[in-house]
Amino acid sequence: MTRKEEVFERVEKSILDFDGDKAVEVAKEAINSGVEPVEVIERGVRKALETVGKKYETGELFIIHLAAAGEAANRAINEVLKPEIEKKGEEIHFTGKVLIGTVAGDIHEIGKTIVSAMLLASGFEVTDLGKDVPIETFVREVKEQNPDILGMSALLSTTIPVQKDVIEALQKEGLRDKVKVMVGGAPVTQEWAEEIGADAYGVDAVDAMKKARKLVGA
Ligand code: B12
Repeated sequence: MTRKEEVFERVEKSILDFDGDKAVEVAKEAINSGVEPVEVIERGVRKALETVGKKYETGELFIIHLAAAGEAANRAINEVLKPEIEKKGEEIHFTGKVLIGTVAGDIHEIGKTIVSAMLLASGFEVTDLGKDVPIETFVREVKEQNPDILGMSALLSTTIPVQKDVIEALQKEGLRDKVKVMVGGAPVTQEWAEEIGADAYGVDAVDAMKKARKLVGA
């Protein structure tokens, strides 16, 4: 196992142990040893959360474990990894404006927060509307802020359809042609994005950044 892999494994283990203090500590160590923050997220944090999700599905873990793992992950991200990503973005020029949020009925915010940080770091001006964002709020904010891109995250099979509802609401208000729509979240696929007429789908934060840049021609 390489040193890098060892670091990812330690980050993963801290979250699987629901140990927020440890997660923060090993995330700091990872950064100090020169590992990219986004790599720590994708190969350590996200991997751990996927495992927790699978164990929840098979009944091995319960909702309290999802919450505890989410909390540990959030601490490593908010206290160490997100500021680190944002720091790297300070010298980059502004390339466009993004509005992003997790759709109504859905309180999963970790992935959306990572995508926001990545976009910010790659030069976008980002307004994060948070989680459980009502359809009307997306529409109102697009109208008022006139962003280049609207990003929507959804993690539940019951909330993915809301991405479609928002696109339809934008259409109704005559706003659909004024903004590019990008969708994501673990259960979202390229096929779904095409089906609902979104302009782009991002499988992870790096992909989201690349697609966003393409959308604004940067
Ligand atoms: C942590 C977690 C929670 C935490 C969330 C804490 C928080 N502050 O966010 C809590 C405890 C609140 C929670 C609650 C629930 N959860 Co939950 N949760 C998870 C878990 C384990 C991890 C999610 C996560 O953060 N992943 C890590 C991030 C980094 O990944 P990500 O979100 O996919 O984001 C990446 C990409 O998708 C992409 N991306 C994300 N957003 C966007 C947006 C754009 C625009 C783009 C381009 C890209 C993009 O980039 C991100 C970075 O790489 C998942 C399991 C899993 N496999 O995902 C279950 C999971 C999503 N939850 C699930 C369920 C069922 C629930 C509950 C309904 C449980 C319950 N009975 O109450 C509730 C729902 C509450 C609600 N109304 O929203 C199911 C969903 C099943 C389904 N298909 O519908 C899952 C899949 C677990 C499972 N296997 O059963 N959960």
